[in-house]
Amino acid sequence: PFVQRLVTHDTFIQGKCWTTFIDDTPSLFNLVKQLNRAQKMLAYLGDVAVNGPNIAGLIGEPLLKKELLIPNLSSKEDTTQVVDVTTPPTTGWRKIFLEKGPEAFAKAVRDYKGVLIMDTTWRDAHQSLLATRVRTIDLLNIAPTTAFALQNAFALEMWGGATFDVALRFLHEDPWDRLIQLRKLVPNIPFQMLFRGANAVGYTSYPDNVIYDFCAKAVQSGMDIFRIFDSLNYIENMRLGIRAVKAAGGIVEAAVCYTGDVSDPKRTKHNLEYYVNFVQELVDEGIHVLAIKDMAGLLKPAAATILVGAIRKRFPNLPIHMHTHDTAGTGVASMLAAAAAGADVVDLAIDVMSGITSQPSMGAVVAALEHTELGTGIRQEDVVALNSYWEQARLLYSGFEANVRAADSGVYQHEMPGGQYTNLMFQAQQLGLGTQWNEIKRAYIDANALCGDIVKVTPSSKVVGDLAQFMVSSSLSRKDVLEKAASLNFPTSVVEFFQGYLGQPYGGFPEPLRTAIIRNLPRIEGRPGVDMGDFDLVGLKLALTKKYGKSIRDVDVSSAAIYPKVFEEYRQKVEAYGDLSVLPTRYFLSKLELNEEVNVQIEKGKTLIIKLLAVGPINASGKRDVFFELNGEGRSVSIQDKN
Ligand code: 3PY
Ligand code: ZN
Repeated sequence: PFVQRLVTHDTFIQGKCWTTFIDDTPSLFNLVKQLNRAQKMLAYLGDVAVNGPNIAGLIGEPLLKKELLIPNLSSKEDTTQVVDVTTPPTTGWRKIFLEKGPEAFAKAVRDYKGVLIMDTTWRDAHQSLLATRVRTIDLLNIAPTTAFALQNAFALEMWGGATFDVALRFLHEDPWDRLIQLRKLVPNIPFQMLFRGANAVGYTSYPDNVIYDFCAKAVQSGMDIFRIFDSLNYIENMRLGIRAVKAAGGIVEAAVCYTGDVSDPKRTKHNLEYYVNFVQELVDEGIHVLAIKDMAGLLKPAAATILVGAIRKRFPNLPIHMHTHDTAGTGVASMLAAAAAGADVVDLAIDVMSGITSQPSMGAVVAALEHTELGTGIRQEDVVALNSYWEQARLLYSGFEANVRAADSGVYQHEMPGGQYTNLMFQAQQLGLGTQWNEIKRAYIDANALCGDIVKVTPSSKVVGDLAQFMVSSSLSRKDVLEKAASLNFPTSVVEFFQGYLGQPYGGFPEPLRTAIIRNLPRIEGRPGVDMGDFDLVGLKLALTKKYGKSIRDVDVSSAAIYPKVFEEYRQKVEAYGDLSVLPTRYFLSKLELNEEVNVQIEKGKTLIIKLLAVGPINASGKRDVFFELNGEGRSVSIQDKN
């Protein structure tokens, strides 16, 4: 059809210049683009058919081989009626923020009589259970239903943390598009992201203008609430994040990371006084909401009562938002205790995406608070409906299961964050240290002590994890490390931590260990990024546009500033395979069967119907032809056999 359209076109018949003709005739260009996109999609499906999927961390086939069914919600007024979710709802907490601003939003949250919930299913839950691998398409499919079911939620956590990096690096999809597309389907519930302070969505410090620029772009793309934390609770790093979010017009939710045990009088380093003083420093910065970020699930119910009670008493008007992980199994009890002590919001995940290293169960907390003064305004039957979708999704992503099957109250000793627990267990297996998982956990306790008993969360948790792995693989005890430090070849992350590249830990660095580890390397005494000059974002945009053309957006510049190499690799994938985010997950993660058909909606109203017909024999150059039917016509792609 393309050639036909071309040769019958007047300009072509008149023999005018071929190249400018194509440039000047957008309808033809669109057709070329579409054919191009289809061919690229076939290149991906062909590659998977010949070589299998090449997705880091994937083990095995998806257990679900069917399309995910979208649940119906029953109407509140008439339970025999199904809610029509085709037009997004307008009611929700976001309206207050958009119409009246962050302060009014914070006040309304504080004034609310019940307890609000934040659903972490779209971010932390899959980061903690499924290696952050949930793809945009599976979020988009359930988004319209979620917009209704969770209308009264404080927020949906759906961005930041590891999702940004993983989307680009492993899923070959654009995190900004995820945000922009979901925003359209969920205009009513605030979106929240996890923001690593001076590290943004990365693992290292960035120049201040990169942080400011990122926050501005995020707000413009639909982000509302930024949970800003620092992995050492280092106030200088926090200040940068807080000021950048404020300048962008977002809601500043500043986090105090929780470690230790305030209910144990013997844990004197991170005691109640430490936390209340730190919160005071955050409040002095004019934050809108406080998060208590219990990333490892160490906040026992009694400790929640003490900590929330003390903060509530000292700061009666400050909204308190609780975050925990359920590693030991006390998550529901701790969230209920926190709510009773005056917390305003609790983090939960849809039942099948909850528990163990993830957040506590939404259904459990919603049901537990139903018919009490602390009701959540969420209907339990709606949670059950959403859960039926996520039950299927979890089977679809079974290839990323870390196989942590049960609770581990040992977390009270090793203090590993939920996200890291599954990760380290997986890495231990990959390094052949799988049978020594218990040793890693024990070494993690010693590594933390060697670092000076620090807050452990990305990226400080990586330092402790790397040191623990190093100790196990080199058979070093805590005593050995102390005695031999001056001659040991420590992992880079450990050396950089002791140099001060993450910031200053509370209580300082332990000496003489610090000196023994860093030797003559520079010591950073204040905020690590303070001396970095402005990053040349304009120059980067020019360079990227030169390389990739006018399709480069300002948000791409932001991605490239934070992840230069990952962004380049992502663009190479796009060059080869086009926009893979539209491909249903089953076919992203596993081969099409012969004669199996898949529908790929490349844009609204444009669907490719693809059937795999045959995989040809290997030829002299090691390639195979893969034959497809594309919208009824035969097509083939030639694929290098890498087996
Ligand atoms: C992250 O930084 O990704 C975290 O989830 C920290 O808890
Ligand atoms: Zn978390």
